[in-house]
Amino acid sequence: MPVDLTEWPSDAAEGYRAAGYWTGATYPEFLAELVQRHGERTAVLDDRMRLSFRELDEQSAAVARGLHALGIRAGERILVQLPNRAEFLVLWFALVRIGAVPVHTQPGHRRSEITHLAELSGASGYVIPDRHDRFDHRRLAAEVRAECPALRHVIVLGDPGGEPGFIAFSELAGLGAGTVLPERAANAGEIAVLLLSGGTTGKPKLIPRTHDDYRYNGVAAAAVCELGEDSVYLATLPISFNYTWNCPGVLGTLGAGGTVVLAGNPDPGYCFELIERHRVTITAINPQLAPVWLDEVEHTSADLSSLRVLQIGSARLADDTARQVIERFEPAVLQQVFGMAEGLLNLTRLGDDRETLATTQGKPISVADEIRVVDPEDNEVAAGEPGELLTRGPYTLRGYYRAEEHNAKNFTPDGFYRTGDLVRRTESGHLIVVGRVKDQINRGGEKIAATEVEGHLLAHPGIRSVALVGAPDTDLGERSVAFVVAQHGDAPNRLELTKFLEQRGIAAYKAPDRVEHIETMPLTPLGKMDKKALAERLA
Ligand code: J2J
Repeated sequence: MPVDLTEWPSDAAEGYRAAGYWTGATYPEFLAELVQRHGERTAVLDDRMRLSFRELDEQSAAVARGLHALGIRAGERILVQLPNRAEFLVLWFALVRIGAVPVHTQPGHRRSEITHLAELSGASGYVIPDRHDRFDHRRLAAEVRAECPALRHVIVLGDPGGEPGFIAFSELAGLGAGTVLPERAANAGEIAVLLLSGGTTGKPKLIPRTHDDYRYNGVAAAAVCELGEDSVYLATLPISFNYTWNCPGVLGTLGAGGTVVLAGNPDPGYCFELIERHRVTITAINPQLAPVWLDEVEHTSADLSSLRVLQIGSARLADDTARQVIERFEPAVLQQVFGMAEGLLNLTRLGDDRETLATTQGKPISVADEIRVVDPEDNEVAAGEPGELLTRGPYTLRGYYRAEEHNAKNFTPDGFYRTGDLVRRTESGHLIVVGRVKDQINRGGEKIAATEVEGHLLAHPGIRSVALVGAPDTDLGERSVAFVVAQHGDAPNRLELTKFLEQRGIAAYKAPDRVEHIETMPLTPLGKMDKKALAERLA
């Protein structure tokens, strides 16, 4: 039997409980407590609606009864691919209320990724918008359902269209009238949510996060950001990301009794208007957006005086850009964010000096986060020297979902997660990200597992051998370059390969930005593709 959740050893778990990190409360209990404390205050608003904590709780209870009436039970996994809409929160709390597990997918995922995630998780349902970003998700869902018979339910936010069996999200509350839900559907030590890993090998992996560990993640992040009832968080990036959802993001803000404002897109003109209108106090972007936000802040007439914290993370922020952000967004404070869906979250502190804010990617949010910086033999490097970051702690996974083989490589015998990130640790305990040892490309915050894309490209009849490598790029930080050895004659060009990948149902951001033809693939002495040599050609 594949292992769903690799538990923390009992002594570590007891320690986390004794210290109060793990409280034993589940997410439905968490929401009930928030209603007690903040009932009529606004929990969330988007372009179309506003929900108080009480309304969020009531609507999610009604949707939970509808999901139960459909036959969805505790432990079942449900793929969620919704945009930044208040219904995302209603659905999420409805799922956890019945003990079902939301699987967070990305807005750009297509047939290949969704089918894989459906199969890996054994999902029984898939929740989609009717259309989003000029894409019809109902067609995608119909294709996925045809391939995955276990996927019994497709729930559509908006118009379900003509597909037989697709249910409108708006119908769920009515379906459940008269249904009585079980009292407590999950325990705090069980999986609350499955997050997506950036991935380094073959297919994407899923990260199990328990109620206990994930709640602590959000609460600890909110504490570092000094959130309270007067906090207003603007969700600029997609809320399915761990960063936007819980670092502190949506859940961390709700936990502090604050308000979440959902932005439909990260355009600075529109977001600045939202900041002014809703007196936003904190928001989060990635380094790719930093230049456009910097540009807009010079010209905007919007009043940004409510903004106290501007988080930037998910890829390396250049020190120079950081300095400009610090200057131009004043009095808002820059907060660098170095996080991972696997757990460990590093944040610069609001009171850090300018140099620390500009040049480091923060330090762990919990004193219980254990950090090791090691050489290739797993020996700790000297203070301040670069090495691979290993970590374990109260909210960092001990194993991926149903991935024993992968787990054996990605964790040390004593349970440290190998992040694949190269860091240096300063005397103050702040981390500086200096590189990466994992076979992944970070394209402006979007992670690309090189081997996944290579696997697809190799299926092209014109390709004998291919290596995907990151090239430095001023806008995105990195762009992907495919080095291609042709099967015979002319190798396919970028346009052909982009179309080929689209036909295979791959998310668009994974298509190579550039294709380079080479005669032979450089190899290491061990006969592996020499990606270092290829990267040097791009430097
Ligand atoms: C360099 N690399 C970074 C940074 C992440 C908060 C913020 C981001 C994520 C995220 C997240 C980086 N500088 N500031 O989950 O809660 C790279 C590292 C890391 C990987 C994780 C959160 N911030 N990275 O980006 O799971 O390589 O999470 O291991 O998508 O992003 O990617 P992901």
